Order: sequence, then C-alpha cells, then structure tokens
Amino acid sequence: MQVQWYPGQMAKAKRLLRENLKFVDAVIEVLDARIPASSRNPDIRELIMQKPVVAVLTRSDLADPKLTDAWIDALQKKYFAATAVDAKKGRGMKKLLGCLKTIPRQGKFGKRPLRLMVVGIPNVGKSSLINRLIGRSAAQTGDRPGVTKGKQWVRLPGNLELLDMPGLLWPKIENKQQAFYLAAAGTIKDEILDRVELGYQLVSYLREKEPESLFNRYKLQQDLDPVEMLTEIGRKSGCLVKGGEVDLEAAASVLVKDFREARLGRLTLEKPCEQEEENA
Ligand SMILES: Nc1nc2c(ncn2[C@@H]2O[C@H](COP(=O)(O)OP(=O)(O)OP(=O)(O)O)[C@@H](O)[C@H]2O)c(=O)[nH]1
Ligand SMILES: [Mg+2]
Repeated sequence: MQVQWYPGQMAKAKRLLRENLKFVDAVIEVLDARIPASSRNPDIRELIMQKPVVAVLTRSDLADPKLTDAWIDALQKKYFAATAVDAKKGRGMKKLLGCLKTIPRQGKFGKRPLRLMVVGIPNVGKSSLINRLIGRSAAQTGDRPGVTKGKQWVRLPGNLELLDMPGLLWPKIENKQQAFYLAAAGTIKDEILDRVELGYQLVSYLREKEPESLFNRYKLQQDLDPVEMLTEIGRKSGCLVKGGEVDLEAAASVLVKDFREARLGRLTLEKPCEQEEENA
C-alpha cells in the first residue's frame, strides 16, 4: 500500500513539538490499543524520550481486553507508566490521573502547574483524551485525521496543564504491514487511500487471523479466497450496482467501517509477543 500525505504539515507539527518540549515536565504519548506498536512514531522517539513519557492506549473499548493488559505490561517496562482508556466515553481517567500525579516536576516547581504535552499520530484520540480529563469539550475532535492544526494549552483542576498537539506521522512509512495497520485504524486520510486495496488487505488479514469475526458478522457459509470473500461481503451487505454486480469499493468501505467500529468484535491487530520477535 502506497501511503502519502502532506509532509509540509507534518514538518510544521514536528517543529512545534521541538519548540514546546522545553516547557513541559513530561509527555503523554497516545497510542491506539488495536495497534500499539505501529502507532508509535519512531520519528519523535528520541525527542520525547528526553522527558518522562506516559503511554496511554486509547480505543481500549475496541481492542481485545486481554491483549490490552498484555500490552500494558510490556509498555510499563519501557515507559515511565502505561495505562489504557476509552477516551470517547471517559473510562480509565482516574487511573491515568493517578499516574500523572507521580511524575516528578522539573526544576523549581513552586506553585507552577505540572505541564504535559500530548503527542501521537493523527486521529488517535489526543484531543478526546484531553476533553475527558477536564470533563468538557475544550479541544476540537473529529473522526478523521488532521483535526487539531496548531497547539492549544488546556488547564485542568489539580494544578495540571496539558498541551494538545496536531497529529504527527513520520516522513515515509517503509513497512507495508505497518502502513496497512495505520490505514485500517484510520490514521491516514481516507481520501488518499486506495479503499479497495485496504479492503483486500483487511479481509486477507482477518481471514487468516480472526476468521470467525468475518463468518459471524457476514454469515458466510464457506471459506473463500480474499477477492471472493470481499465480493461476498459486498453481496451480503447490499453493495450492488446495476445488473446485480458487487460494488467492491462500497464493500471495502463496509468492511473497514465495521472493523473500525468493532462490529467484527474487539480486535487487536498487533500482539505484544509478535512485536518483541520482530524487534529482535
Ligand atoms: N471508540 C473510541 N473512539 C475514540 C476514542 N478516542 C477517540 N475516539 C474517536 O476518535 C476520533 C478522533 O479523536 P480526536 O480526539 O479528534 O483525535 P486526535 O488525536 O486529536 O486527532 P488529530 O487532531 O486529527 O490528530 C473521534 O471520532 C473520537 O470520538 C476511544 O478511546 N474509543
Ligand atoms: Mg486533535
């Protein structure tokens, strides 16, 4: 899958991160609970590691709970702390606030609030998380990448200040599997994606790793190859054009949407053990 976006916007976001890092005590790195490894941005790793980093897994409501626990265990070894939330409904906020309270303040802290920068890839839930932490809509959110364009400070009760940042992707996603994960999770603008190709990749992945999710959702009768399976999903979902043929683009859209909304079940695409093996 060829993945391209707007490098200018990303370069600006990275500059913003670099310039503002000196004003904060720590960083919250927001990761998608369904793809915790692929949603880590390697391009900002060195920069943010100058500070304590708290990993927050969003969309835990859409991910496999057991694997989320396993990911938290794995991440706690590498991060200052790690925890999971549902940033849409607001679950896990107390625990997160508890983690944040243990962050050491830099320099002469005095009465100054603890300052945290919230970073992560586009559309991962940074602004939603901030809104949930303060209990009202202070930061703009939306179900597409690129909603937050500039930085925004938000003050919380309990002497805490959060800096919302635009989403950051790295210049080139070399790894095809990672590009697929990021696209499936909704990080890359839908307009610049080949929808049918994403549909094929998703159906191939699920057919191999989570076949019952497809069989149950679309009431499939038999195993088919990925092309036939996507066609069958389209037929079952009423994605037809004149003459009764299946509209593959519509079928792919149905599948991707069903995955993103966990109608195929709570699926985590990346397992922590697989990831360790890959890194080794
Ligand atoms: N189900 C679910 N949806 C979430 C969660 N967190 C965020 N969302 C949804 O994901 C979408 C993106 O959320 P935002 O908070 O705008 O994401 P962002 O990281 O600020 O995005 P940019 O500013 O575009 O980089 C919205 O539709 C949110 O409602 C979560 O934990 N669970
Ligand atoms: Mg945002």
